[in-house]
Amino acid sequence: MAEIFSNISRIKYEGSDSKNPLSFKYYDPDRVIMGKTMREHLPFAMAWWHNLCACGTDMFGRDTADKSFGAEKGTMAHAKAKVDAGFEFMQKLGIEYFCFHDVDLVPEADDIKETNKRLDEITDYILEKMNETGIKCLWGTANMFSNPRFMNGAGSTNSADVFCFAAAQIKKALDLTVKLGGKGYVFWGGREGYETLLNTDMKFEQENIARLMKMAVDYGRSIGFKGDFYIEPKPKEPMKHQYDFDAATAIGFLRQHGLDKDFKINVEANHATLAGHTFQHDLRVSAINGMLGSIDANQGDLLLGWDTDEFPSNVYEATMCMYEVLKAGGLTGGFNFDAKTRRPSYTAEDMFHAFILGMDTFALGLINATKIIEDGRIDSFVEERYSSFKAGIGKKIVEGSTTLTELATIAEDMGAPALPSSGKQEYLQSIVNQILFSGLEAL
Ligand code: XLS
Ligand code: NI
Ligand code: NI
Repeated sequence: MAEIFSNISRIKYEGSDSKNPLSFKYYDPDRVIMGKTMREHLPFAMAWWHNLCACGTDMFGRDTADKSFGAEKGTMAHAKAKVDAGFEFMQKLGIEYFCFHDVDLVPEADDIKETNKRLDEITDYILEKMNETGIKCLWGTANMFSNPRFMNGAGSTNSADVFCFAAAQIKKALDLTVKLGGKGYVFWGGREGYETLLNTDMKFEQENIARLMKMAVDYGRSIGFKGDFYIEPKPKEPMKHQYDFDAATAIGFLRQHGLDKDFKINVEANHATLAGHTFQHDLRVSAINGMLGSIDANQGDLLLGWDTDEFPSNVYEATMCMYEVLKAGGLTGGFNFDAKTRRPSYTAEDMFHAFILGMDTFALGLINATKIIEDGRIDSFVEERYSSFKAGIGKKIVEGSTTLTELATIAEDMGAPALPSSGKQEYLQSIVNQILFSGLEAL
């Protein structure tokens, strides 16, 4: 089979002095950090939809990028060309995983039986490529938001017939995920939400979503799926209000419906910021609940109110992300670049630049987060900040061996308590800057 990106060879680590645009400056897969290689710390994944399908179309203009890969679009030949392109691309970058929606892989037919036949055929081909290259599947999912039938959502739809279609797609996507050995299965509730409460039974819709998820868990386990199910929270877009608003909301929902043992959270940076949080916030919420599963590594634009899905370039954010990930002991999933090149970056070379940017950004994040942890000043500050709960009445509060009455008596005897110790935010921020930029004085 002909090489598709024939003018681009394997991307290598060349170090931070390199000016070669097609090289890694910081991502050195074999470098060992805290006992693991960078490759092990950072299981990167390619998102089939953005990298092989999205061609720069936006609300106001058609495609700018040509991703026909030498075949006619809408055909199985094109579906195969995408597989060829995708595996060549991942191999050239040293990306070890991919993520997919069912309809990213093949053109969808009117009849689901025909779509499923096409899916069987393409996944046979993908499996061959996986065996040849050692590339693996991070997670699969069903696209239950693009087809007009899902205008009111999948689990949240008002139509029992559409609910059946959602079930059929999930069943097939689970079959494919198991066939490809996927580590996880994602529910991103694209249209699981509402536009107006005037026509919406919110309680019923949420219960139906849980019913669909329960059936998915039962079926998945019955066919030998041992991985994690994930909810990928997002507060809005395309719906005005989406039920999986943020990590905290999704975790509450999972617990309410007894799904928390089978599910974890797939945190997407741009979704967290759309919810009015930092990326780090949603990672922390997931981690402290034992539910940090996987990450959709992208970034938004704070000046724009939607999911711009940019490749991550913000080293500070990546540092805080990796700080959370290291503290949580790593991910069971990986780092899926749910990101697309900007519309004017329409060449094949731009696809490579984008992944180099993202991978180098997370490598920097990993290096910096390790330095913050090894430096220890932040951790010991936080530890010290709560030290009043280590002894005396503080200890009794934590142990649960006091009462409101005893605490009230202590307060009455105390007079005015001293102010809590300073939060020292500015000092801590300067420590982070010092760690991030140390070494510059050598210039
Ligand atoms: C959209 C989501 C989507 C999911 C997979 O905003 O990020 O791409 O990751 O359905
Ligand atoms: Ni998104
Ligand atoms: Ni995503």
